[in-house]
Parts: sequence; C-alpha cells; structure tokens
Amino acid sequence: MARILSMVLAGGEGTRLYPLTQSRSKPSVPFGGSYRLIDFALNNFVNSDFLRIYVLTQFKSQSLNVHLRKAWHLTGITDRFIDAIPAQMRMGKRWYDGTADAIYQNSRFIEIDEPDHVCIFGSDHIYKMDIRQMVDFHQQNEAELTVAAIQVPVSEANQFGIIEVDEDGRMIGFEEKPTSNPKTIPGDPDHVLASMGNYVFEAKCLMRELKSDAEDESSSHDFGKDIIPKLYPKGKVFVYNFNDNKINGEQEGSYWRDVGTISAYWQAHMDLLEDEPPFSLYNRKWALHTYYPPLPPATFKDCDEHESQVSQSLVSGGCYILGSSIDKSVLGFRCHIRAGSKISGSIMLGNTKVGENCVIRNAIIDKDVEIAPGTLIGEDLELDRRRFTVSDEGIVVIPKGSRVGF
Ligand code: ADQ
Ligand code: ADP
Repeated sequence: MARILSMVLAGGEGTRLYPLTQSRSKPSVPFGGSYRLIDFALNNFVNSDFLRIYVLTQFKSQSLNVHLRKAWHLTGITDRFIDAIPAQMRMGKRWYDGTADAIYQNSRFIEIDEPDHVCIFGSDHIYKMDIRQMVDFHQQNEAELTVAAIQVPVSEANQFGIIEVDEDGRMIGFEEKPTSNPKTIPGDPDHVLASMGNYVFEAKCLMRELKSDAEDESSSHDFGKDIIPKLYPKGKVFVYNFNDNKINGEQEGSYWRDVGTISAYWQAHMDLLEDEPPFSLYNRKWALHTYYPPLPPATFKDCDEHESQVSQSLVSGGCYILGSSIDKSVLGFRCHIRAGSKISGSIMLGNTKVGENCVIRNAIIDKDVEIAPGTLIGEDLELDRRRFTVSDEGIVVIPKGSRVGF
C-alpha cells in the first residue's frame, strides 16, 4: 500500500457568500441543517479510509477550528489525525499567496511524513467521492499528477480550470478560467471538462514543482494558474473522470456543486428537498459525519386554532415548531417558530427565534437571529433591499445575530 498524506485547502474567504462569511471562512459555513461545508470533503477522505489529514486554514478560522475540534477529533491511534494548520509564516512574514503557496509554506510537514502521494483537495463543494478510486487510477497510470474532472455547461467555463484530455486520459490542454473560446468536449459543443480543484500528486514531483514555482517571481503561486499549466506539457498528468466514481459500487449521479454564491447555496438546499434528491443524506454505507450537539428531537405542536404543518423540509434537533407551517425549508439546530407563522423556501442556520404571525419566504437566515411577531420577509423585496442583502434571484439574507422588526 502506498503511503498517502492528505491536505485540505480550507482558507477560502468566500466573498460571494457574504454576509454568511462575515465571521467565518467559507468551509465553515453551515449547510443542510446539521453540517458545515468542510464536512463533505472530510467525509470523502474518512469514508475512503484516508485518515492522515492536514487542514490548511487562513481567514477567520476560529469557527472552523471549533468545528474541527468538536466533530473531527481523531484520538488514540498514532498516525491517524485531522489537524488544522493555521498560516504559520515559516517562509517569511506573509499570508499565503495562491493555493500552491499554501502547500509550499507547509511543505515541511510533507518532508517529515515521507508520503508516496499527496492528495490536495478543496473544501468548498457538496459531493461524495471515493478517493481510493482516484488514487488507484493515479497509480495505475504512474502519474505525477492526477486532476479530478467533471463536465459542466460551457456557459460556466470562466469559473473553472478547463481541461483537454486524450483518449488515454492524459491531459493535453489546460486553461484556468478562460474568458473566451473555451475548449469544449469533442462532439459536445455545449459542455467543457472542468477541474474540480482536487489533485493527487506524486510526492517527489509535488516538492520539485513547488520549489521551482516559489523561485519564479512572476508566478501567482496557484495550482490552477501556475503549477498545472507548467506541468502538463512536460510531465505525466492524467485526468480522473468523476463520472466513473462509485459510492459502495453505485453511481451517485455525479452530483458536485460549488455553493460559492448565495443563489447556488440556496439552490443546493432546495436540491436536498426534492422527492428523489440528487444528493442523498441517507446512505448508511457512506455516513456523513459531523458534530451533533446534545439536543432533544425536533418538536411539532399545535396550539389553539393553529395546527403545525411541515412538508418537504429538513428540521434539525432542538427545533420547536408551535402551530406554524414550514414548507420547502431547511432548519438548523434550535430554531423556535411561534404560532401562526408561515415559512417557505427558506434556510435557517440555527438558533433562530421567529415570533407569532410572521411570513418568511425565500430567505437565508444566519445563526442567532430574532424576528419580531408579524414581520414579513421576502414579500416586499424593495423593502428587504433597504434592510438586507438580496440576491439577483430575490433571496433575502439576514446576517448572524440580527434582531429584525423590533
Ligand atoms: P477557484 O474556484 O478559484 O479555482 P480557489 O479560490 O483557488 O478556487 O480555492 C480552492 C480551495 O482552496 C478552496 O477550498 C478554498 O477554500 C481554498 N483556498 C483558497 N485560497 C486559500 C489559501 N490562501 N489558503 C488556504 N486555502 C485556500 C480552483 C482551481 C480551478 C478549479 C476550481 C474548482 O484553480 O482550476 O476548476 O477550483 O472549483
Ligand atoms: P458559527 O456562527 O460559524 O457557528 P460560532 O458562533 O460557533 O460560529 O463561533 C465559533 C467560534 O468563533 C467561537 O469561539 C466564537 O467566539 C468565534 N467567533 C465567532 N464570530 C466571531 C467574530 N466575529 N470575531 C471573532 N470570533 C468569532
């Protein structure tokens, strides 16, 4: 068995998710009622039996650190760890430049560990991947670098590294976020092959490339912008097709979502609420670990003339729904909704208090928000725009700790 070290890039600022990233980094943003974005990448490693993981943090990392400590603390067995590494400025007094610099500044950990291969993955996406299959593919090809890839619509090409591949799976072209004329998939002008930002490197190749990149003053020290474009013409760079990945022998539909914008974040929650969700939370053989606080079960009660009605929704522990209706919504821990309120198309990140007779539509409500009785949100978007962030699609976002309507 080859020795594998995993490094998860978890420093993303997540500016397009503002205000959800006002006090936490993007990987720490809550998702799906009980999870944080980083949980999906970490579950992929842990469920693939890769249990030696460094998590590289940078911006606003305290919320992420707390979550890692509570949810992902591996104890007792040496050589199994999930360790957060804050930026340590070993290579001079500066934060990380690009993603390659983040790894380079921590290359001492790779030297000490002496792995054969290093998995370098992002932590911003919702997906399931059995990483063993990608590492097997990498080893079979005796690749120096393997990049995971997925087909996306050509209209999204400017958000990704766009790959060209030959029939043996070898990379023969790569352009980071092309602004015009992206190379489409042969025979399919509507799609491009996008890098998922997940890499398996042969360790010696990685160290060599990082060192030479660090010495190049013109480089932005980024895997997508610098390392891959330089490496593929000279080295053995292969492309792993995510469509080939199976979870416990079954195709899980190749669901992979960047929830980097408010609209994508909202839509990915709505995906969870479909009758047959394209991303399932229920596969017991691919359990999605996270931190679950000690809370009572969600409670639904009727009161006076108000019945509680809940449909197409996910409701987390500690929620208390009293005589109100919840439709197509995701409620995080400890949300209390009072009589006569109607919640639809909304996401509450946790510890939300909603007073009597509120109407809340198409909203994302961050933690610790209190909403006064009779408040309308998502009904009059002009009014909401004056008070809150409202996305182009009309999703209203209420920042953490707000008191609304008092
Ligand atoms: P981007 O979407 O631009 O492109 P990037 O901002 O480089 O992604 O972030 C990648 C990962 O690294 C994320 O998980 C992020 O949180 C983390 N990260 C970013 N800056 C960091 C830093 N300074 N320190 C630590 N972690 C950091 C990349 C590739 C594209 C590919 C897309 C797929 O460059 O080729 O298509 O990801 O989403
Ligand atoms: P989250 O909203 O992401 O769940 P928490 O409320 O659990 O974050 O906070 C996690 C940690 O981050 C706590 O130690 C908290 O004190 C710290 N924290 C949260 N917000 C801020 C902030 N704006 N500035 C400094 N520390 C913060």
